[in-house]
Amino acid sequence: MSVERLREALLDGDQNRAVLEAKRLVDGGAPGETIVTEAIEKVMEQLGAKCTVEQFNLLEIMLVGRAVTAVMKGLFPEGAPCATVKGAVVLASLEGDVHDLGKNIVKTVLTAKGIGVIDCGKDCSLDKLIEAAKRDNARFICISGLITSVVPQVRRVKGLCLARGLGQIRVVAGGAALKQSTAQSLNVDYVAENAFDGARYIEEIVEASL
Ligand code: B12
Repeated sequence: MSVERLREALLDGDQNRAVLEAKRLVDGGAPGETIVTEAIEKVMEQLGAKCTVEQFNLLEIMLVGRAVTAVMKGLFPEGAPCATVKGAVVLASLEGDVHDLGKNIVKTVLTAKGIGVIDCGKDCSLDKLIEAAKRDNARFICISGLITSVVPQVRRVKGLCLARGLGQIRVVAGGAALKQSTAQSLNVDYVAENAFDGARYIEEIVEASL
């Protein structure tokens, strides 16, 4: 089954066509994971070349982003499979990082798997993130990082958690700027290849403790 037509529709920023193509794939038996990793992620990689200082077409990027969001809504209709809450996750893009398409996909995938997500949004300070984790008794902190300048902040999260008596919280990192690094170099518990990989890691830990 080819995802090529979906890729083309996404790249054109054609929301309606993208939703139709995604539906065609789902009806043909394609799993949501394939659609995210083979279409959405690949298209955004291609767009990356256009999101540089020299070449920056904001409208085009926003249209593609809108089409991605619409496809995700179609794949995981709001509230659908979220029957049980398997443990709270606090999720954010850190201060200085305004990218949130990937973060929102992570939120959708985790929610669809019955994992409760507290979304601290984008451009989130470490203080706000850790306060939310404490307040909501989170078991995981999930960080989405798209620009490399957030790496020093990521490295501080575990230490700040420990200092506030939250040493049991697992920190999961993901996103294009973080996934090339090792967990050790980022000082986190796990670096996810994609949203589904991160969800599997969280589910395994939650299920082992039930
Ligand atoms: C879309 C985009 C934008 C949009 C963001 C819209 C939005 N609402 O998110 C806009 C136009 C606003 C933007 C702005 C900028 N951008 Co930009 N942008 C991109 C682009 C093209 C795609 C990013 C994206 O959405 N990917 C798609 C998603 C689905 O992928 P993803 O985030 O990796 O997420 C998947 C997985 O990684 C995973 N995941 C993600 N996070 C997490 C977290 C956890 C816990 C888990 C488990 C999994 C997980 O789940 C997702 C699905 O599997 C990238 C190119 C690229 N190759 O990444 C550049 C890119 C990230 N941008 C870049 C830059 C430089 C900028 C700007 C500074 C440009 C400028 N000249 O002003 C600004 C401002 C950035 C800032 N201060 O934050 C650079 C970053 C370079 C770097 N390494 O630091 C990139 C790489 C482009 C490039 N080739 O240079 N950008």
